[in-house]
Amino acid sequence: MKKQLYYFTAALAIIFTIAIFANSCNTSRTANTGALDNDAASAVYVAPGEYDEYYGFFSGGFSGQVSVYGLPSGRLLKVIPVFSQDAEKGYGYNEETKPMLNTTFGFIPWDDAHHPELSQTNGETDGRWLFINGNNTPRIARLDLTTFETAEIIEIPNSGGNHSSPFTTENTEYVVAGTRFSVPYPQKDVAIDSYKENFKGMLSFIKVNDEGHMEIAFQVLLPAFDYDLAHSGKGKSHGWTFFTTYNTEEKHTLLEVNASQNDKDFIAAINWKKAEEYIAQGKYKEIPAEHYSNRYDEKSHIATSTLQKTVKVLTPEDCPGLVYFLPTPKSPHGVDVDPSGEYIIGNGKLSADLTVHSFTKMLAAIENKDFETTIASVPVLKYDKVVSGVVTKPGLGPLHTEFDNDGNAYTTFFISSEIVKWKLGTWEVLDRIPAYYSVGHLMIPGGDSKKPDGKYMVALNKITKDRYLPTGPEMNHSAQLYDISGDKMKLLLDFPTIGEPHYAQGILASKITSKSKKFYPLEENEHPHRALGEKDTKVVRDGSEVHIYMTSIRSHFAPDNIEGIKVGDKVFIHLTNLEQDFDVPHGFAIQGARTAELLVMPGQTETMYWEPQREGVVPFYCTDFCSALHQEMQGYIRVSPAGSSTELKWSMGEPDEEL
Ligand code: K7E
Ligand code: CUA
Repeated sequence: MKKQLYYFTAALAIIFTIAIFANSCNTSRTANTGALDNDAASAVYVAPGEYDEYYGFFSGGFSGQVSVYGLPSGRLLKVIPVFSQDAEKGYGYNEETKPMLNTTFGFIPWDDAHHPELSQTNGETDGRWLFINGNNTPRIARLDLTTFETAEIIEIPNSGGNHSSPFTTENTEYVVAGTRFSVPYPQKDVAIDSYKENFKGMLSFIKVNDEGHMEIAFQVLLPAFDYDLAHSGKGKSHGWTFFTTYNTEEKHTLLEVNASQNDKDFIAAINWKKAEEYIAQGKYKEIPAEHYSNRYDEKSHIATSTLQKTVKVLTPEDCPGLVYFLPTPKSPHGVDVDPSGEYIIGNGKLSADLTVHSFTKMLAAIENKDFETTIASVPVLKYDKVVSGVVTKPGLGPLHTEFDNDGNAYTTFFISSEIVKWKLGTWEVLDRIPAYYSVGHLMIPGGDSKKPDGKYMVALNKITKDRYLPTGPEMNHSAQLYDISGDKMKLLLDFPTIGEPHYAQGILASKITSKSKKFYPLEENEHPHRALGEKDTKVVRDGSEVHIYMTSIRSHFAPDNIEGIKVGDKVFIHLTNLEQDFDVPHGFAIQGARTAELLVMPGQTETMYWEPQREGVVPFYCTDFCSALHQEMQGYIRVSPAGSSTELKWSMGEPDEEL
């Protein structure tokens, strides 16, 4: 039996390789364009000075960032640093944002970000926030869509690989987080082969309040499966969240074979409204689980890091009716809920068919106790009693499904490298189109909400190969834009992406643009080291610690001559950008500082830390070409030997008399 499974997996690997090979060996450049016709160019053309209709937020995968594209043009609008330090913006380098990357493991300047998720109200994207998971050191970030900056990051304890995250509920009551890797619970030094007795899988529900602040409301302790992806119910299924599992075999080695044995794994259905009742009744255990919550304050321009000490854990044993398992073939990856909330699609990676469960049938099966068995106090519902339909042999290696507003579903097939359109309810395949190459997620704006916009679809591809000019051994990943407004899907555009764009979210630009911040009002600046005008600038020494209160405005710094700094001093340069105008940042860099530049937005204060190492006079300058006299935007700091008596003084000179 084991051997057979090995061959099955090996055969899949071979099919996969052949698919890639076949796809990428076309020598004719026209062969790969799909159904491109002349309209494609005009369909994606956004004339100079015109705006795109949609924002697309793409995860950066192993870049740890989010990139923002305009759609349909595919133009890159911005890269937003989230989990990774970004020298371009000084994020994670300046003193204000370093606390954002604080964890119980210390400062972690990187993560693997997979799933951007827009906040929702009544099941529709509302343009307030974007959430994204950090997979490696479990975290969830919230980005503020008025500033397009990372506003908050919360660490998720009792978790290993925060993959099934951060999918939102209908009104952003919660974002969820499920552990991909089960880990010892509580975390401890145990033999790996004690997996079955010591390891557990944890699902977390993170409460989001009206200001967007996140707090872990509760965690649900489950068997040591791998919890891969999630989506929350909507409409009739509002109040439930569904998580896919694989490795229900509970193996800890050679998973490619060992975790592919069971004919069916599960979708775990969590009744979070029930969980709220159990929490209110005190049916939880409050356990020690240190985790950091890091928030950026828009007024002080400073992030603070707060250690949270405990979490509330619910168990199926103490909380009947909280969790049910829906058998689903075979190592399902994505789980997607259609706009009505009735259909729950399990994308079984190794299954020949696509399984669709019915929420109505699930409730009836629970009511009638149609249980096949019980695992760790979790009832396993009978497959026949919950399955609604099956899309037969749609393709190879289904991963993810999204929806349009006409009752159609679109599923990606990694191995056969295509997207298949099929009908909800009749399960018939309507159309298929190749993706170049090996598509992972797909994205339709609003495609996982109650109100999809059935106009465009984006494929997020894993392999690029010959799609662009070669750039050495590595090619950027690739996205493809399709028109889905007609019966047949039409390829419109290819564009490269940053990092690995696992998933993306799209939203009508008009839901965001009117709220977009133009600058930070100076009168609201509460930074303790701000200088709200040039008269407030100064240099203050306290032992070997020196604080420089500096301002910038086109086209000078104040002060721009500083003396009395000594080798070995700990110098904090607090730069306030006095501009009160849209899109006029000033930069700041100083020779020999072991950090990145500052890039200070209008009205903001940011701080660079610098330890001068050598005596001399070092120049500093503005790094962002801000005006015709940007090159004149410079200054000097005199560095004297340690222990010297050079007097501390600072100035910004008067214009020369002859002028
Ligand atoms: Cu399918 Cu991390 Cu959502 Cu990538 S995951 S594809
Ligand atoms: Cu300020 Cu260049």
